[in-house]
Amino acid sequence: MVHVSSFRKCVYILLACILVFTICLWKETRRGVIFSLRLDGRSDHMPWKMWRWGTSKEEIVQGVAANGTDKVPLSTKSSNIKINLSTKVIRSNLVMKTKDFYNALKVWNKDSSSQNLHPRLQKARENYLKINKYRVKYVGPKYAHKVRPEELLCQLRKRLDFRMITAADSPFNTSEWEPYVPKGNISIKLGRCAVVSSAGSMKSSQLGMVIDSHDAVLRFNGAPVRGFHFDVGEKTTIRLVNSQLITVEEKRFLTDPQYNFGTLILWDPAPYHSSIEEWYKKPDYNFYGSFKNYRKKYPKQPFYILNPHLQWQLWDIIQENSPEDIQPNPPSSGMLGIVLMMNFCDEVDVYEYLPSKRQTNICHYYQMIFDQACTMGAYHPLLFEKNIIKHLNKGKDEDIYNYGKVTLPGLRNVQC
Ligand code: NCC
Repeated sequence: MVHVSSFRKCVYILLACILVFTICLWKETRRGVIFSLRLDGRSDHMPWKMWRWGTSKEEIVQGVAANGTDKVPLSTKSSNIKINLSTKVIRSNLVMKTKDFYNALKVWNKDSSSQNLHPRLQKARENYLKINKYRVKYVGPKYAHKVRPEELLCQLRKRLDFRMITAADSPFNTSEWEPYVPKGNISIKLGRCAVVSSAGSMKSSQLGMVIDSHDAVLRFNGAPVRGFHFDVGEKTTIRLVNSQLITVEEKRFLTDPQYNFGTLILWDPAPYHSSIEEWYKKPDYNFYGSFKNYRKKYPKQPFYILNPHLQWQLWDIIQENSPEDIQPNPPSSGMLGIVLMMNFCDEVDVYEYLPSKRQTNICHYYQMIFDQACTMGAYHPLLFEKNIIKHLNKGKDEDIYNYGKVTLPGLRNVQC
């Protein structure tokens, strides 16, 4: 009997302790202590605005109390799935005072530097610089001065060749290609357009209706709308696909009906500033068979091949406007799609290319793959692309924070 009652006492005391502890924790949370369990152990676990070269620890402490940040990176690898977990505690006395200040801090900093990337991504960038697969020999100016957005828009307008491959371009001017390549260049003139990034942060965005309210919508690669329309919309006017997607059989490009909508545009990484003939002999992915098969199966659907000059002309502009050496690999489909739409449309709203408050290390909204590289770049110079897009943004930081939305002018209307 004595034993049972003392055991009971112990249980009551323990329960009381747990209750007190829970109340304390709850109170602390309400006072402003943020405890978050994040995916991926970023060394740059600080608001975007702090991603500035030379940002000192002291500045960070003044701003957001990064000093109170406690990281516990765990890494689980299974084939291409990586999960890094980290915890972060920001002390209450250092938490930002106003909502506006908080919002202001949470958007992409246009001067983001590779030094703030996770060490794994820094290493990847260094490796790509060493490998230099596409034999990039950049001789242009390097960040001589920071150009104004208007100048940058002029560079995009004047220096980018937006043409598609046509039956007039050698070696596509043969009878072998004649049934498959379009006779003339793409001719699209659109009003308000949306570009939908495939980022994991599109999930739960509820942006579907807003996206569909645009005159035209561009999507990337295998990004689905079915089952996700509440977040990403249903309209697909243009789908930009890379040569990997159409070549690799598991991607089911030939059989998946989601590709049968709108206009398709294909691109393939080419050697640096190579001619069309040189690229033709050495495509990154040998996409010719898949392209022809798709054209045979769906001859009525417009399907273009982007000329290979555009990717390196765009890359040069990004490098010229970046203070560091960027990865010597072509820009991402995201960046290519954005400039294409700037060429076709009067105005372009881009969603979740610059991450919103929903920023996550889940790579795509349609797959549970965790990899920070999808947002920050490993192979593609994504960090530097995003700096440029932030610099060009005509919209408000608040819209980036809430919707991941950036508004860019159409190049047609740019006065140079
Ligand atoms: O992942 P991907 O891109 O198809 O995404 C399309 C574009 O959305 C932007 N994005 C995506 C995820 C994320 N978290 N943040 C983002 O900003 C990027 O701008 C991205 O370009 C590509 O660029 O073509 C890429 O393609 C995939 C893959 O080839 C296709 O999905 C086809 O399967 C590449 N992944 C791999 O090669 C494993 C990816 O590196 C780039």
